Amino acid sequence: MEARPPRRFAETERRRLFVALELPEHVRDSLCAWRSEVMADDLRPVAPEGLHVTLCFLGGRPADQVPAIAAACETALEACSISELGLQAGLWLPRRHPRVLAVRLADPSATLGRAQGALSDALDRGGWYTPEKRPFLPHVTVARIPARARVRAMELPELPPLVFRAPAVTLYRSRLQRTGAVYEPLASVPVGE
Ligand code: 2AM
Repeated sequence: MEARPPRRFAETERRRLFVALELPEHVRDSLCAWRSEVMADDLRPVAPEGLHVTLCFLGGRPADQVPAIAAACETALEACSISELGLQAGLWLPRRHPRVLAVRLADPSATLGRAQGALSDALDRGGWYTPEKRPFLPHVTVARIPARARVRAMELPELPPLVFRAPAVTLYRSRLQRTGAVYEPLASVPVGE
């Protein structure tokens, strides 16, 4: 019998990528304090350093595309400064059978929405991203609900009236581990000036 040739891996390695707005530490602290007031079993809190606003989720991309994606993010955000943001309201997503507990951000100047639109267009033009059909909902996921658990969408406490500037938009690699996802920053663009 002939020996089989060694198996070749035709595809290059892939990276699970997303672009997100970073939050100042005091805002992350406030979100954690608010979350601890929500009395629901089965909530899996997101680690404080993992709290962010997802702008574009690219999913698995070949690793060799990372430099071009980072450069496209920088170019898209060159003319974007993101003004003051606020914490608007807590929300269960989706509302009927929630999978996450999130906090919606207020974007009174619409500068966050414009930055997300510019990024989405640039990443779509590069062929790395398919824009979402639904409108952008700026939110921070603060806790997740495990697949088999059911959580009642109880009324949520008020949020503190925080107004803040976000420092940067970052391209992250997400590594899925048994203990939860770990987010590794790959490249950042300042947007707070
Ligand atoms: P969200 O929880 O803020 O809605 C890293 O996994 C980030 O990418 C998460 O914070 C999540 O956003 C977003 N994300 C993960 N999987 C996604 C998917 N299939 N579609 C869109 N966004 C996703």
